[in-house]
Amino acid sequence: MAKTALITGILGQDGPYLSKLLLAKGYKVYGMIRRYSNPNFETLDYLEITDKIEFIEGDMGDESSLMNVVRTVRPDEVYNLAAQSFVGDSWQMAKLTTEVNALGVLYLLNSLKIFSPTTKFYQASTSEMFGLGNTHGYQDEKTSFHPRSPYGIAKVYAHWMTVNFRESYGLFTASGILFNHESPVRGKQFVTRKITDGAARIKYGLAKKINLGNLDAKRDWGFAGDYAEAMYLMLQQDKADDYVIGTGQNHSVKEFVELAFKYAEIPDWKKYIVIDPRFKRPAEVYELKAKPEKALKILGWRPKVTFAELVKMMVKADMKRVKTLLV
Ligand code: NAP
Ligand code: G4F
Repeated sequence: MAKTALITGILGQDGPYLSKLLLAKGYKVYGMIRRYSNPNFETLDYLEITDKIEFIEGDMGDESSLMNVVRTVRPDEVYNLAAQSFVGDSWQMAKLTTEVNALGVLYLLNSLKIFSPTTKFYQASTSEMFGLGNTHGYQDEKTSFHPRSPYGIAKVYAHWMTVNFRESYGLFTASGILFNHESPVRGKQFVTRKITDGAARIKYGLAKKINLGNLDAKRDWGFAGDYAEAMYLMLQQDKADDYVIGTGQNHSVKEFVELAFKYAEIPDWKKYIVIDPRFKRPAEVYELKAKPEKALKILGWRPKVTFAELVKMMVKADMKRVKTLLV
């Protein structure tokens, strides 16, 4: 019989890539969405899989809705990708971010414990949990957490709750500590897509500049499609565990801008970038760089898309999309 997977946050960036992978492996995929009355299928449509998903309504802020979803589906695997995932908003929306990203995970774990204790659970943890924490300039599973945003703090709670349900009740709960991963369906509030969309608009005369914050911040950027594979692999192990997933290399926001403008064939990128204090954060995470040795060794996972290929892929997709707006 086909395996079943429930994905929360299926309408975001990662949900579609993970769904595509699971569908190709023969899974039946259930996608939890907040409002069936007005869903935005743009990211699933981009990967041409919308009609292959069975949707079910639920909200991470509402425990009874999660109980209902779990009791109805009783999937083999749950991938919890739902979150208020934009770090920049999390200071203004600290309570909502905590309710969804921290308490929501507790509700979901409780629902599994009561209605489907043999389900394997994946929690979308993040390198933001490390914040200022590092081990000789990189982060791995042993690095201490020093989160710098309400988002990071809520994710630390969810991470430890995931570990605790494993240790307390023997549930199969894995926490994937993923570094930044991007794609052509990345939300436009995140810096990479803001840059590639902005560069494409400048190229076709639809915009004159891009307002950005801290150009010196460094991130370990990979491709979302590669990271979906790591999520899947974590739930195929005999034993639940936690894994750092990243490329092991980092680049600054400035480097991303330079490369994006190069691929968009716009000379002199400096003419188009405005430093805008509104996009600087009250507390910045200056530098993240993964050491994903454990994942490489135990999961056999490898990132396939390089930084340059990622920037090129995103610029190309945005150029194609923006061009259609001209007619
Ligand atoms: P995303 O594009 O922001 O998608 C998040 C999804 O969560 C959205 O579809 C959103 O639904 C849903 N959601 C938000 N609040 C909800 C609620 N109260 N109830 C149910 N669903 C809710 O995020 P992503 O980039 O795909 O990332 C997936 C997960 O990985 C997130 O948990 C994120 O924090 C984590 N993560 C991401 C990265 C990265 O670099 N992308 C790195 C590490 C960890 P709507 O469509 O209805 O708004
Ligand atoms: O693209 P960002 O908003 O991503 P951030 O904050 O690193 O968070 C993303 O990755 C996390 C994993 O590490 C995820 F957990 C999280 O859900 C999300 O997917 O910002 C990246 C960097 C920051 O240092 C920010 O200060 O870019 C800097 N930046 C500079 N100018 C900007 C801007 N970020 C945004 N969003 N917009 C700007 O104009």
